[in-house]
Amino acid sequence: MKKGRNLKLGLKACWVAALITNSLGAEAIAGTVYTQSIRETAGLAERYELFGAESLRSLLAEPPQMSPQDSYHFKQLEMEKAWRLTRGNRRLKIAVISTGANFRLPGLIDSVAVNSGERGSGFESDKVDNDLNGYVDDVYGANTYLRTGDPLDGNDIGTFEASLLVSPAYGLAPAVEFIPIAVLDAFGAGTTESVIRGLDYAASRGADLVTLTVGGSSNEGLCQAIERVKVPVVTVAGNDSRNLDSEGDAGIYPALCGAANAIVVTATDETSGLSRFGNYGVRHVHLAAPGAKISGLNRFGRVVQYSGTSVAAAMTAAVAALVLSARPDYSAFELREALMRGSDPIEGLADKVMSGGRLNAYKALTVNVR
Ligand SMILES: [Ca+2]
Ligand SMILES: [Ca+2]
Repeated sequence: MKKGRNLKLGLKACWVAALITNSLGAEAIAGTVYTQSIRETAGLAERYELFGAESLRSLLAEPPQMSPQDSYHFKQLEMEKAWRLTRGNRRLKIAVISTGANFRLPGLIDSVAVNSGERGSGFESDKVDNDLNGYVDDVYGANTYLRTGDPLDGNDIGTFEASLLVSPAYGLAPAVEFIPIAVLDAFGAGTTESVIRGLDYAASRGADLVTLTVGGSSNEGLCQAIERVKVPVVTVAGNDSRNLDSEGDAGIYPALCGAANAIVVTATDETSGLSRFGNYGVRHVHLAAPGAKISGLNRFGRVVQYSGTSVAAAMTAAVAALVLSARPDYSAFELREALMRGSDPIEGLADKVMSGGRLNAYKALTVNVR
């Protein structure tokens, strides 16, 4: 964990430098960029951190120019064949629980789910919680860390995850809708309570599927909140190259909750084996998915490339959304079985993940689990 934390501190330092010019000491800028003062107040509670950005290399260098269809993950997942079966449908809503998302980007605005309880008759901006769900004017999503109805992303990772789900250029399930939920601040830090509130908010919005890309220490309340959501929750193994099976309560939660509806994902890279950062464990990590050097959108709509188990989890959630679009009758257990049995066996994963395999969209859609 120490190694991971150091890495994250490095990232945070970069973000502080980037944000200082915008912050001017105010608590929030335009509802999107949260300053250090808010981050410090979070230090009092138990912390949950993001497992997403492995490096900021892409923000410093030229953005990758490769079309997503040429990327290795597209081929490994057999997306072309999968898309002949389905691209998802509008009835399906995925809650993206992370740092929020800039849903106003051209690639996302058409795919954000609207909360009908806050729409019409001026409800959108009347500063009243019209649907009594605890969030004022949450027309699109919420920030459960700041307890506002504004889910805009001050980090990038949440927007990136949403782009891997639904954006026309980078999304694997472009026909489904998403609910942006910020449970972490701009630095990728939040509290157990903000994460639990995010899960409850996803349930209140009728999410069919949840992606939860956070990790922290053991917490019974968090594990219970995952089970309370009932729908499948795709979550991360984490980025510290650790064996989660050998860590007990000292390991990463919610990956170690063992919730019946959780799908725990680690990351592979272009050469097929476990990525050099992905955590593993045949008892707790269900499968692996491509999660190294993947292109998507940051919160400014720029193309960036990220590595991390959050990236692999977003990819798995997208494929899960395709499967649920085709098989809305699947239980959370059956969906997980489809993803696992429909994975490609990879030698290097045999003693690393429960399925021994890497996500395959076409096989997950066609495998028989009944
Ligand atoms: Ca509301
Ligand atoms: Ca309102």
